[in-house]
Amino acid sequence: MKLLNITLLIVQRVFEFFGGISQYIAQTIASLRFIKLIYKPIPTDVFIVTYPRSCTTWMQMIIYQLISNGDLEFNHIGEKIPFFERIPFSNIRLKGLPNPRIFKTHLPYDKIPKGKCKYIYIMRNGMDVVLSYYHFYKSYLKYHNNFDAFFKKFLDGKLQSKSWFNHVLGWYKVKENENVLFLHYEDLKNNFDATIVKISNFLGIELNKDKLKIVKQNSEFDFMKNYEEKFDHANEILLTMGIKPKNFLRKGTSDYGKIEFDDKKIQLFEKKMDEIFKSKTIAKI
Ligand code: PPS
Repeated sequence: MKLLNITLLIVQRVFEFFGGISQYIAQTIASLRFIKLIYKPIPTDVFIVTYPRSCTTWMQMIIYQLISNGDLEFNHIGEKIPFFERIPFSNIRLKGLPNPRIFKTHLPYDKIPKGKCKYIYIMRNGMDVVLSYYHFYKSYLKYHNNFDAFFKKFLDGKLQSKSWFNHVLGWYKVKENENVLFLHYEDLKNNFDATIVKISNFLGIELNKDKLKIVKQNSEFDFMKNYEEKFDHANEILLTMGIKPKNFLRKGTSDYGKIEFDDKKIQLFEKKMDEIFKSKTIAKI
């Protein structure tokens, strides 16, 4: 293992040296080294897992509010709950993290490090995800194509995070594992208190009425929107690239996906769900 790690590090440095497109290969190697060789799971670790735009940030805030009893003294939520796969490109060091270590990640089940740690997976209505992701791509990744083209890429699993359908399915299959809590964004929206109780029980965090009130207050959409810079970690970088910030927390609602979809898109979407999920119960929409 040690030899493999050193070899990969050397290869990574060579690619870094050449810059340009090689930089991308160097980053891929750095990621692989981190996920497969450097990170070692411990039982107290917690992963917040989502396909992008499914409520990762909201869950980061909820869990941080739960464990800190309402602390707001942070510049960015990523300082408290770091983005796992980006750790090798950040100034965060595993050794410097407090216990329990809580991470956010978009890794699919087959790629996530396995261990006795806990995984909270959040699924969001796929049609809401595709719209939210489209707006994210346009605002943050300078995507210039129209929604039809983006929608096709989403169905074909050709976006940065690959297939939403496979991502959901992979995690759905293990939802009964005792160290997995599978939740829906829509449950948080419609049944906040009961969902917080479930999360607290799963994580073994003590909850009382006062704490629940603080968590609810501090993780409400409007409250978080007011402090958007604490959540939009790309803010600084994006500003220097001339990309319009303040678009990370957009609407925070459910089901508008269906409203903005025409019948043909709804049919295509449902056909894809039938094809991959092979079950009506997963979709729950
Ligand atoms: S990312 O980029 O993957 O980290 O995005 P992610 O945080 O997973 O998802 C962003 C969407 O979650 C909405 N959001 C919320 N909804 C309700 N309440 C709260 N507090 C909240 N915080 C974030 C956010 O607005 C994005 O959804 P859209 O539909 O784009 O508004």
